[in-house]
Amino acid sequence: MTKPRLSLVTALTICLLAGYESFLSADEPRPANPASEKQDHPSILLAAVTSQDGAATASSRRSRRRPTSYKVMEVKNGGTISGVVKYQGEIPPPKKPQIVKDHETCGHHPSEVPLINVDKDGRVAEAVVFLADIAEGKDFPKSGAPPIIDQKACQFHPHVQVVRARQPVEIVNSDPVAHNINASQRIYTLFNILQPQQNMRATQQFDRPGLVNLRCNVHDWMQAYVHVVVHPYVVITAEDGTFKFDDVPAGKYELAVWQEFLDEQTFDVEVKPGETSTLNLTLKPKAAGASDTKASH
Ligand SMILES: [Cu+2]
Repeated sequence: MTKPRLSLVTALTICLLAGYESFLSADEPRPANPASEKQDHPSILLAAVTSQDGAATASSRRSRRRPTSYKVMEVKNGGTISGVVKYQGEIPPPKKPQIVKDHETCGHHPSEVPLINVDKDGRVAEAVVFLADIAEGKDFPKSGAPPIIDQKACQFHPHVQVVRARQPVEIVNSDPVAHNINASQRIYTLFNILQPQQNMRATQQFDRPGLVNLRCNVHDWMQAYVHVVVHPYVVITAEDGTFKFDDVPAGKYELAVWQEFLDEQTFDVEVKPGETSTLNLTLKPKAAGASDTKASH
């Protein structure tokens, strides 16, 4: 009679391991069907890759998972990736938070919060650009002060930031009101900290690479994003939408762009020794992504 019990234990173990392995991956497993993958990103444009043959490369795939490990090595004769992120599509209306409590402090909160920062030329600020599948390359720069998540005027500062996995992160309450920081990654709550008094500080770290959502349980409009990374090839676009990586080992990579409203979109890039690949990345509208190529003739 022990046999069925063993099978049950084995099945449960497999389920638990599967769930854990799935959490290690920062991306959802994708269907194996190439057709459905193709429809996933039908119209992402890689306008120009300046390389030896001058050919442009179209995005055709999406990584099934993000690497959780990374090997630091000396990069000799690497290349540079330089570019700009643009968006051509409908701009969503800004969020207008309803400040329903702690008016004296939270009243300083902006009345409108954009979901996407686009300038008149369509250039996107505060998007996170990263090499999604790089396994080895240069080390992180020597870090100074630890990254900070500050809560000020009932807003998280910064709204989007990148931190290294297992790097200590300071969480500060600069407000004279209580905040409760709730950090989650996919379906998992990472921590939930109450900071009821001004100038309270806490130190936390994020173990797994991927996107972390920050929310405040006291003020439901408070939201921010932390991108946890295991390698240094990640950057937040500047006000003019530009980004740059250097010392990239030569090779072909998947480059991902995450933006709060548009989510993550991917592109192919090839890096050649000693050369600069110049990318003009156009993010597609969210709605168009859902309706696939059939709608676009
Ligand atoms: Cu709060």
